[in-house]
Amino acid sequence: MFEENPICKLLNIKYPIFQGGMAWIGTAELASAVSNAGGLGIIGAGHMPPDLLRAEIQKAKRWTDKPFGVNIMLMSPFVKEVMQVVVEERVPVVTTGAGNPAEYLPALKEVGSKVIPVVASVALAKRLVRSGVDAVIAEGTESGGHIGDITTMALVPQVVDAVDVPVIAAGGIGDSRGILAAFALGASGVQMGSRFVVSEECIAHPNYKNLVLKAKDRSTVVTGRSTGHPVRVLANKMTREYAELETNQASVEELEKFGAGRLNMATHKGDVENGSVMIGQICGMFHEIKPVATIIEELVGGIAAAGERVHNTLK
Ligand code: TUI
Repeated sequence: MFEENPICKLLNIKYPIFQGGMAWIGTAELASAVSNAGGLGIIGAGHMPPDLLRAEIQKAKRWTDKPFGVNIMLMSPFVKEVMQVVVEERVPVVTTGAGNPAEYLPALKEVGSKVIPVVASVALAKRLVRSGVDAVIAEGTESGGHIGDITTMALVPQVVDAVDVPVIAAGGIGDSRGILAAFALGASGVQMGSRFVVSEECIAHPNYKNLVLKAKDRSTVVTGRSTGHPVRVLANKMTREYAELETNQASVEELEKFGAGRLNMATHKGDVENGSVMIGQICGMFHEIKPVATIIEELVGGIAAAGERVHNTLK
C-alpha cells in the first residue's frame, strides 16, 4: 500500500499522513512518535525562539531515524531566525502557515529541504507552485487554530485542479473515512492535528485533552474575524469575553493584547476557561486518548473497509 503514492515517494515515508505542526504541543515527542509510526511528524515552531526550536529538532533527530518536519508560522516574530535554524539543521521537510514563504525558498531548497506550505486558497496555491514548492497542504476552515474561510470539501478539489504538484488535504479529517474522502477529492495525502492532540504522546495538559474528549460537533467557535486573524477554538469563558469585546467595537490592538499568551495558558497551565483551546471541528469524533502508533494503525487499517463501503454504495 502507498508504494506509488507521490507524497510517500517525495518524502520517503510509509504513509501519506502528516501530523499538523501545532504550536506548543507539536513537540519532538509527538513528531518523533508519528514519524516512527510511518507518518510525517511535524514540530510546530509557533512563536518559539530559535534556540528552543534547535533543541527540539535535535531531540527529534535522536528519537527517530525517519524523516520529520518543522512547521514555521510566518507571523512569528522570530521567523527569520527560525528559518535559519531549519536551514542549518537541514530539516527534511518544512511546512509553513499563515503567510507566503516564497522569500525563504532558495535557502531551503539549497540544503535539500522539501517545502510544503499550507494554503487556504487556490490563488496562493498557484502563486507558490510557480515559486517552486514541492507540494501544498490545502487546509479547510474546519481546522483548529488560524484558519481560512473555504471548507475542505470545496477547497481541495479546486486546488488539485489548479496545480501540478501533490496536494495534502487538511481540515476536518479524523478517521479512515475522512482519509478516503480526501483521496476521492484528488488529494495524495492528509494532514491531521486534532486526532493527535488526544494521543498519549501529546504533552498538552490533561485538562486540555479532557475538554477535547468532551467536545461535540458544534463546540468550536471562531474568534478574531474582526482582526483579520480568525482562530478556531473551543467555546469557553475566554471566547465569550472576546465576543463581548468585539461587540463593543474594541480596537485590533486591544483584541490582540487580550489574546496574547492564551494558547500556552491552556496547553501547559491547564487553564481551559481563560486559555485558548485550539481544535478543529472534527473534535466531536474523539472519545479516547490512544498511543500514536495505535492511531496510525487504525487510520491505515480502516481505509480498505471504508473503500468497500463506498464500493457497495455504488452497486
Ligand atoms: O497556521 C495555521 N494554523 C495555526 S498557526 C497557530 S499559532 C497562533 N497562535 C496564536 C494565535 C493565532 C495563531 C495556530 N494555528 N494554519 C495554516 C494556515 N495558513 N491556515 C490559513 C493559512 C493562511 C492564511 C492566509 C495561509 C496564507 C494566507 O495568506 C497569505 C498571503 O500572502 O496570501
